[in-house]
Amino acid sequence: GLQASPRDTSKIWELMDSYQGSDKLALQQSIVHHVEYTLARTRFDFSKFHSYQALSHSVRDRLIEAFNDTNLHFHQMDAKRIYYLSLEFLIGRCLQNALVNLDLEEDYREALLDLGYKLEELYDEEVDPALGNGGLGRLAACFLDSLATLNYPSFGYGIRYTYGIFKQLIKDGYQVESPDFWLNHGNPWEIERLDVQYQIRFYGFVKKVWDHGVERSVWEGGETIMARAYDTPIPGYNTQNTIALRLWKSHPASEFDFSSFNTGDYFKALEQRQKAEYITSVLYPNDSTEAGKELRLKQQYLLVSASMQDIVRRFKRRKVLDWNAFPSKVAVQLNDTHPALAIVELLRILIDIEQLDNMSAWQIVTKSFNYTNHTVLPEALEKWGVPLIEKLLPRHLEIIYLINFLFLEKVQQKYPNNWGKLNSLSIVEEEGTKKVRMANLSIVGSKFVNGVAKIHTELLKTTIFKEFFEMHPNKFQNKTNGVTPRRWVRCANPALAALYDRVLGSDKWVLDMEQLKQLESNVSDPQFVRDFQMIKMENKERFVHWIRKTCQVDLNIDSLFDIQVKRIHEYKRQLMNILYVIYRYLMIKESTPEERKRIVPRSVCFGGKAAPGYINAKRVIKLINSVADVINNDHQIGDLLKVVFMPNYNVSNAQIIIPAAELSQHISTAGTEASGTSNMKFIMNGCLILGTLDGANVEIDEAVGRENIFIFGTQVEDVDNMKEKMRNTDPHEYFPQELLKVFTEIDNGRFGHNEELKWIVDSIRYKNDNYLVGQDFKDYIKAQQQVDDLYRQPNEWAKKSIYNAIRSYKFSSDRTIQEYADEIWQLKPIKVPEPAAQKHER
Ligand code: GPU
Repeated sequence: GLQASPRDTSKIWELMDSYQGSDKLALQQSIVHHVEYTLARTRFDFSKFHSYQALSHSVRDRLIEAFNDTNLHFHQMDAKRIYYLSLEFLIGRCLQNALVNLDLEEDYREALLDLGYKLEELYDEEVDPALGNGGLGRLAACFLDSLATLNYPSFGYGIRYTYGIFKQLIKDGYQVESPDFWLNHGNPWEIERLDVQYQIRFYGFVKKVWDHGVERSVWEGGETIMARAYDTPIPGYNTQNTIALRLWKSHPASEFDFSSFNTGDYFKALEQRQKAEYITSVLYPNDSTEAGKELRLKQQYLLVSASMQDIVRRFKRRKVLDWNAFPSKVAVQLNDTHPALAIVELLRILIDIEQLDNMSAWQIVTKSFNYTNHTVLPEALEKWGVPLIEKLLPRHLEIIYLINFLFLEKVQQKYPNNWGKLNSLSIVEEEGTKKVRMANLSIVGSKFVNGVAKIHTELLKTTIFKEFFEMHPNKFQNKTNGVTPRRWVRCANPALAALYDRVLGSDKWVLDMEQLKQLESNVSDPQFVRDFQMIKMENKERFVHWIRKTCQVDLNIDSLFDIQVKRIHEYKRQLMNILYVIYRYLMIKESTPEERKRIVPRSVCFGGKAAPGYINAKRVIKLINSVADVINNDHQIGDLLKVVFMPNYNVSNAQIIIPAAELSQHISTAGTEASGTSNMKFIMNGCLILGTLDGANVEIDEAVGRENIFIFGTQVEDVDNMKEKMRNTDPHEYFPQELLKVFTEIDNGRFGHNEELKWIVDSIRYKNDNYLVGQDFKDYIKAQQQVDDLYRQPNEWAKKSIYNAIRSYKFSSDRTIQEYADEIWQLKPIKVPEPAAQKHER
């Protein structure tokens, strides 16, 4: 009969050896190929969405080539890798980013024009994968782009939620949440890895066994499920390096559990298996607050266990097994405490499965992990009840107690009988129901701990982690956040990118933002300034168009576009912004015809989601919409003032909003916003900031110069005093007249007779103004007047905006990642060879 020849790998390689072509015909053939074979369409008569799909598959093929080359090369080089663990990745749309990074945008544009399609229209067909809440998730995505671009061997590990962050609708002025079933039409950007699955256990018990005179722990029983890998290739810019974002999805265990089937209740047994799918089904929509739900802990453990098993498996594929080499091959970065159980899981694997002794395992772990903190707000610091951990992860609780014991021994050595120290440093909080403090666990288990902006890191060292800092000063570092100029300038603002290309003579600035320094002298060139103004105008037009379509509001293109987009939070003070808008409205209403002529027209645009359970945040959205209703329909006001609430703020509409902004507000109470990252995106796009000295604003102020930013408000050193003063002052004295007047108008129903609007005012009125809206209001008004004064001089405004753009280079995530690699990971870049004639290294 028929017999296969002996396997001939060189023959197979030869067949795989050529790369996909990138000439026009090759691109068109590949698109049409996917129409016919992937989408199974018979004729070239399909919707825009189908052509988006075919196009994506064509781009995916090219991504996969680079991706496979990268994985093979890193393996052959035995590269040290950095693993970025995060419960959230807000990567945004993939198509344009992939084309730009592969340098194929122009080629595909032309190929498609021939077929009768406009590339830009197809971009809009893509769903926005929204597997994150806000800044923390978006930061993880910017970091992956920089890791790939800078040729660092790395992986992102996260969860493939079936439902991302809810879609925000506005009904009757209120936020309404609708589920985001983003996988409805498939996802061409992921590769399902049926061969990469790990078993995950929950509940059960710990059995002690004696093994050659040593006591060992075996975790048994309970329930097991499977985590399956889905890889999204992340291409670097102008490099063959393409890294993986590996997301885990839960599945029922692959073996049948015969004991439950044997009971005869076939359907009940199947139902039990179905439950496994539920674990990764939905992202928790809380930003900087903790829910404390069992399902959330299951999600965290699933991510952590699957990722650590994967990392250990990859490590064990090396030629010789030497556990002491682990930290020289593996660096794990914890994106906040959400994946902190990874520390415990690696210990469990090393001790219980690989049979290392406790101390050796602990050495390895504490050399491999690092932890990034993203907030000092106490309500966001994760704590899990001991009873819950004991039930769900009994062996992990034992290990946590072991770690705590070893650590507190050290504390006792250093500070004998200092109960205060022991109490605040302990991983376990003893008051009330015992709780595990995830931040303490993360610090103790990590080599380095970092904050995300200078002021934030200083606060970590002097407030919430003071005792840790005193004990281990060298553990603490600052890594000021950054954002990727690929997505936030090159993709979002192609006209500005083209201007840079032209004036600088190449696109090198995309990889080296410091090149923008060379443009300092161009600011005195009137033609350059006019070009910049023209670009801002085009971006404003695109935005006006989008606002008309999504909000049914017509904006005056000549008005000042004033934007605040971020999650709705009391500390971010959207309330202060809308209260000022009311004040401004009242001023316009009272103005004489002479005064009216001098008023600068404004369009004040808000965007952002409120956590579904955050009542005060939701009421602020209602207030904004109620105020918008009145102002936008007041004929006396006309074009002088418009207010819009843009629904469903996300990555893809940020790419339209940010380039159009002229003023953006970052006005958190000093000491509350760890960093902020959209502030960086706004300045990169030539926008002025109205802000407080909080988070990264402090460093933006240093970078652009005080003459190019509007700074106001209480500074961090004074916040506690001002809060004290607020609590000790009669509200009628504490709140300035300007604000009391606004309160009165709201009370009187000027923006609708709705109790809820009054309640918002009440939330700050009676000695509860914890975020100092009243204290900062007068200074805010003054800063707003400076904004108006400058806007009356369009050239001055433009020049200052340009200074913001060209002095923003520090805030590229390339700089941030470089610092992590040098100072935390000790990681060297490894560049994958560019495709030559031959694909494979033999
Ligand atoms: N941040 Br904690 C989140 O977006 N979600 C969180 O759960 C926590 C922090 C943000 C910070 O609020 C923001 O200031 C920072 O720029 C961002 O993380 C990235 O570091």
